[in-house]
Amino acid sequence: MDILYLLLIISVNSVVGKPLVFDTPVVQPLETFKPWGLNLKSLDCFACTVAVKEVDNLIKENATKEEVAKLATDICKLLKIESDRVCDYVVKEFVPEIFGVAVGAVITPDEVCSRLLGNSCGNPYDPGSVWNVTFPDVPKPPVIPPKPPKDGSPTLRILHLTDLHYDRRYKAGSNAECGEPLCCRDNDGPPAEGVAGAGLWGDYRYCDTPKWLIINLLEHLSKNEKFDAIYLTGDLPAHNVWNQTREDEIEILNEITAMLLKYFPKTRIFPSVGNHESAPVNSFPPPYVTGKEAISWLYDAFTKAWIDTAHWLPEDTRPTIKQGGYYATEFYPGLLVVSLNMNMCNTENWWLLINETDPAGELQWLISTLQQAENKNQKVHILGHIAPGSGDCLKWWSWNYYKIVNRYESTITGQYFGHTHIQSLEVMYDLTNTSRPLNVVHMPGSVTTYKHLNPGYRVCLMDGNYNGSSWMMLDYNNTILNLTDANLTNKPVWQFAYNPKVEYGMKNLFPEDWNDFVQRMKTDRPLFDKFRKHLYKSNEHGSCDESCRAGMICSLESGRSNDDSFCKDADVEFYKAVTLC
Ligand SMILES: *[C@@H]1O[C@H](CO)[C@@H](O)[C@H](O)[C@H]1NC(C)=O
Ligand SMILES: *[C@@H]1O[C@H](CO)[C@@H](O)[C@H](O)[C@H]1NC(C)=O
Ligand SMILES: *[C@@H]1O[C@H](CO)[C@@H](O)[C@H](O)[C@H]1NC(C)=O
Ligand SMILES: *[C@@H]1O[C@H](CO)[C@@H](O)[C@H](O)[C@H]1NC(C)=O
Ligand SMILES: *[C@@H]1O[C@H](CO)[C@@H](O)[C@H](O)[C@H]1NC(C)=O
Ligand SMILES: *[C@@H]1O[C@H](CO)[C@@H](O)[C@H](O)[C@H]1NC(C)=O
Ligand SMILES: *[C@@H]1O[C@H](CO)[C@@H](O)[C@H](O)[C@H]1NC(C)=O
Ligand SMILES: *[C@@H]1O[C@H](CO)[C@@H](O)[C@H](O)[C@H]1NC(C)=O
Ligand SMILES: CC(=O)N[C@H]1CO[C@H](CO)[C@@H](O)[C@@H]1O
Ligand SMILES: [Zn+2]
Ligand SMILES: [Zn+2]
Repeated sequence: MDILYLLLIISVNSVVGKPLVFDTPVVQPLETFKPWGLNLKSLDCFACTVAVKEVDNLIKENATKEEVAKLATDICKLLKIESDRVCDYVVKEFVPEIFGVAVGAVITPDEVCSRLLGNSCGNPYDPGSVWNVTFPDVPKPPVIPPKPPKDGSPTLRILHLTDLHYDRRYKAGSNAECGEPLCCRDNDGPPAEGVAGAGLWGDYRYCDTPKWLIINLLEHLSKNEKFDAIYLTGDLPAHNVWNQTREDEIEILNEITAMLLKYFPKTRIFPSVGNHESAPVNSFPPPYVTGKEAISWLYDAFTKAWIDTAHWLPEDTRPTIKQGGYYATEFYPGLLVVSLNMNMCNTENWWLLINETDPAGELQWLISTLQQAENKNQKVHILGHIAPGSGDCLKWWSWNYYKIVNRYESTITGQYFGHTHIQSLEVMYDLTNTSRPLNVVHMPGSVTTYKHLNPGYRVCLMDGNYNGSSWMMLDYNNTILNLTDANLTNKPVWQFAYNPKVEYGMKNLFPEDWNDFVQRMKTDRPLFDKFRKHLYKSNEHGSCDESCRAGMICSLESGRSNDDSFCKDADVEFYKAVTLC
């Protein structure tokens, strides 16, 4: 067993082979994680440690990239991890990154394995990787609970779009069960006899979004709706992660930017960086990686598209985008939009093995940005891709982020994320009184069907823009496309899915209301079932027993990764009655 092999399958598998986050509790994501049927849990720590040492030696002995690549390709084919053609490509795609990391990483094989297999494997994490942000010496202002605005106050409509995963090579009628990470493509051949081919408007199987569906969506939105802004929270490219070049990623960025400009020429769009924006996927070297592997090729493309071409962002966002793919910019005088690059906490961004202390200085920058906003009495919306409480976000980054939200709870009035593709949320609590909710992370569900989902989007109603507006989210509607119906009738209809106040009986959409909703789902199974239906955007999704339900509810209460204390300690009775999977 070889660490390269592990890194490879995990990298490729980053999104594709993983069970949807909500089917398993966030508690121990890696333990339940099955790359194509291989269960990491069955990997012995000892084997892992030996393997990592071997690769380490191989590299110290000056093995060439080609030698390492050959080994990895052979293993990939031998173990039938993927089809032969995907093995050939995937290794080419990932080897430079893994090589670079292996050379630069200072963490020990033990630590690599505990990182891959969880703390139960060998030595817990490198104590050096526990790091703390520092806060300015300014006391936290008193917390004033939010209240609804006066009737008739002005409101804003904001479209939240995420995870488009546009596949330029989607082909209707092609093989949708190709056994590779992405199917329904023009080189997948015809479907097997008796098996339905890829649907015209998309497909529930391992397939991404055809161009004509994106155009249909943008036409529908621009004709029927008016928005004050669009929050676009990442993952534009498709899941063909074994065969993507830097040029491919830049072309997708530019093509989608052009489509958005065509349909929304006057609308302000605030983008953030997903884990799929780079090639290879998840590879976001921090500024300490220089030379050929540096990420400037991508960050330059962002500034070109977002600042120079589309004028969505002003010139002064350029330095931080170039530094780390993040920025802050004023939307209205009272509202700042902060867009984070969550790849700085992405567990599958292997570059962070070299040094995961506040990569690109992002969190320390966030603190100073929030402090300045607090001083000016501005409010802040935070946008990002991977939610901070997700098992995909590194523990100490996530824990530091949670502290930041605690300190600046009155300044941060909304958090908008993506990545899960399902619709979900994370309630964040007061660290000194863990039963007091103080903020919420919202994930509206993806545009892509990948996988077993209907396409969808969310329109949020916000308090603003007027003097003294809270900038809180007051309401939202979710819309879906019934894909079965679209394919049957050959006519896509974007249909109203639900409104949370009506569907979940919520009075407001403040943190306290979301916490109340989560608590009610513990005793109200029909309410939970409604939530779960919308989570999958109304597509069928099998059954969910009591421990599945507990796991899902636990993840709603866990806004901090690798930590189930907010659910378990807060409600011993409920979680005692069921086993968390
Ligand atoms: C590897 O290369 C370095 C620098 O070129 C050299 O000093 C070292 O002796 C080489 N090691 C082996 C095992 O060949
Ligand atoms: C890789 O991408 C190139 C360019 O799009 C294409 O010609 C080739 O068929 C792809 N190969 C595989 C194995 O997907
Ligand atoms: C970080 O903070 C925690 C608690 O405040 C403390 O126990 C720990 O020693 C700190 N770690 C570092 C590396 O400063
Ligand atoms: C890791 O990065 C941090 C922040 O940039 C820096 O202070 C620290 O010295 C680095 N650690 C190592 C081992 O290079
Ligand atoms: C903790 O928060 C809850 C919910 O807001 C509140 O009812 C309770 O009084 C708080 N406890 C303390 C000790 O402040
Ligand atoms: C906003 O309201 C504050 C006090 O409520 C007042 O001091 C300020 O002048 C107002 N600003 C504007 C632009 O109306
Ligand atoms: C949600 O839909 C209802 C019914 O069509 C409409 O009245 C309401 O304005 C919509 N709300 C938002 C935030 O779009
Ligand atoms: C989607 O459309 C199909 C076919 O028209 C229908 O059977 C199904 O009930 C619809 N699902 C939803 C959630 O509307
Ligand atoms: C995902 C999906 O619903 N695919 C269907 C789309 O419609 C065509 C034609 O009716 C079917 O063959 C697909 O199975
Ligand atoms: Zn995605
Ligand atoms: Zn993602």
